Amino acid sequence: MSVSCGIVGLANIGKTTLFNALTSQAADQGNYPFSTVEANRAVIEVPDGRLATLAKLIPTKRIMPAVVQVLDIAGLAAGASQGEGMGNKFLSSIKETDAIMHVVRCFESGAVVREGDLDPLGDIETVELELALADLETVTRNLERVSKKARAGDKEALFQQDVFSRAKELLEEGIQLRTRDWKDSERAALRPLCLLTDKPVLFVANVGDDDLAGSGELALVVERHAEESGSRFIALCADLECELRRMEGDDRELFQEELGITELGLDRLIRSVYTLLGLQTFFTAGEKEIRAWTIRAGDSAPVAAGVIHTDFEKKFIRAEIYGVAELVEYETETAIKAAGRMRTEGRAYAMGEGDVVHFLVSP
Ligand SMILES: Nc1nc2c(ncn2[C@@H]2O[C@H](COP(=O)(O)OP(=O)(O)OP(=O)(O)O)[C@@H](O)[C@H]2O)c(=O)[nH]1
Ligand SMILES: [Mg+2]
Repeated sequence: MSVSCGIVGLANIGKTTLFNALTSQAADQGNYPFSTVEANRAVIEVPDGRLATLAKLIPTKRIMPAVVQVLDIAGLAAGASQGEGMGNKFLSSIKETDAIMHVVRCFESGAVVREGDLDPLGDIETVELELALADLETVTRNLERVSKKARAGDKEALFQQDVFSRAKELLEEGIQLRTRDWKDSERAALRPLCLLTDKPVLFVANVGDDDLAGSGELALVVERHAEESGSRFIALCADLECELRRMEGDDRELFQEELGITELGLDRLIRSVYTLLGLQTFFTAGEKEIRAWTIRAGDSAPVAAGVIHTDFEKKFIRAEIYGVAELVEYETETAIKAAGRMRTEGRAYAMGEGDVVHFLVSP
């Protein structure tokens, strides 16, 4: 399955810097607001040390990590829905994404333009209000559409009308729809509208290099807000991450050591996105390729097979499964089998994190 994330935030707070750090691209960053006009898109490889471990023991032609698509768009401004700054039309380019990374400025810098003092919570509220207003336009338009049918007595339209009206009332107050409990049927009615405030959010506090641990007061404000709204949180210094990404292996390690950074922010960030979306990984490993695949946590073996090839879900017979640790212990698949550690699983099997799988399918 493909996974995508849109980056949102006010103008000039480090969104493109983060995008560049994630993708090792060189999209234009500027120390002035609204330097991004056209959206930047990139497919990033999900870092996973287990791939290299597998490749050490199973000779293969290529290694294929799982990927996540990332979209970096223009910055929002207070009043964007009324046309302030770049307006809000560009938000439509992230309607189809699975999750939102909401970047919040927590770094001091005289060189980077900003009106007024740093105010993470105020900034978050401004962005969330603009997202709600963008959704309000969508919901209002759709409410008009279903109301005609509802008047004619169409049952489905009546239900949609009820759900959309309630969503509209919440959005008018700037409430993020994801923070409300919706029944499954209501969620299903809202889903085709691709509402921004209904998507899971990862808050990214872009901290200064004086608070790399993200334990300063500014980052804590963001963390608290994330907790209160049932979202996830991560702190990183986008500027520094960008620099680190551009360094060669050895230099990078030295620099990281000096700074006391044990793991790149990118790795932590991607892991947070997986947790946020309830995703997990399984591997296929053979002489042609070793590959990481993404599925939802709890997916059954046939569903996982269907990610490789749609037909495989129906044609699934059984799966032969072992873990990376077992390969490390026994060194070959033949030895794993000989030790009786290769498991055979049927249609009902719920995939485990990090399973290495051979699917047997009917021709
Ligand atoms: N000191 C410091 N500066 C940063 C950091 N992250 C970004 N910047 C600087 O902030 C400025 C704006 O960064 P961008 O990444 O272009 O910001 P943006 O949010 O994409 O801005 P728009 O596209 O204009 O909305 C640049 O000069 C960056 O170098 C950081 O962590 N620390
Ligand atoms: Mg930008």
